[in-house]
Amino acid sequence: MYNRKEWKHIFKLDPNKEITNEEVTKICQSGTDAIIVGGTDGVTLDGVLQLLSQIRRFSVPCILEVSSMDAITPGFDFYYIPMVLNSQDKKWMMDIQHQAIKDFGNMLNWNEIVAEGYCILNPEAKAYNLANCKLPDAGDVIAYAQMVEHMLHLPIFYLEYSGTYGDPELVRQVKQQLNATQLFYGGGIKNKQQAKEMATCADVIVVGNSIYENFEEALQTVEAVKEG
Ligand code: 1GP
Repeated sequence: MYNRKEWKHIFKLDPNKEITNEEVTKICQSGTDAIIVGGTDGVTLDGVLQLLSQIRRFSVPCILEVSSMDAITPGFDFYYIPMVLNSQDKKWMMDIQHQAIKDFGNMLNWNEIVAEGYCILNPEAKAYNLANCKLPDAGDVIAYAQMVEHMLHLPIFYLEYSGTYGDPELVRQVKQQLNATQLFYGGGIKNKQQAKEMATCADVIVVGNSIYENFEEALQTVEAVKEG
């Protein structure tokens, strides 16, 4: 139905943050390729359903990035499952996903389930601390990318700098390792120029926080990516 391989720009909406109906409408009509609903804390079923009902009035693909088993609902096009590669606890890489599949595997439509190999690179990010991550150096990141592409065969490698703008050179180097695996970059993109720069390094850029900080500038990141 959707060709995820062609996507270049995604907005990520946090169910734990305030957004007006009018803003959601503008996001959905912005030309972005998809919308991810996801966050690290305070993700409730009510919050997820509220966003889903607002987004579903439009034809843009809608993804739930699963962070809490209590906030999963049918109705999304895809369910993205983070596996945190640089967590020091196996729980965040494998065990909570395993438990979820044990509980719900027989109800899942596997075509909607997409695993993301997450590498979290901002030590200040909530997710970094929650998942007890270890900061990888450039060599570690490259090796994670190679594992994801050649050993784990995951569809997505997600370089997550959430809250801060990352290192374009490292993103570029990671991209060189990936072919079948799609490279997502997320973190600190606030304006057209940053969107353009990271879009030349990664396959897909994800814009989150700036929606809640400077809405008009965040909207313009779509145009920046589409301009090429
Ligand atoms: C967060 O990667 C996304 O999961 C986007 O990051 O919120 O910093 O834009 P920002």
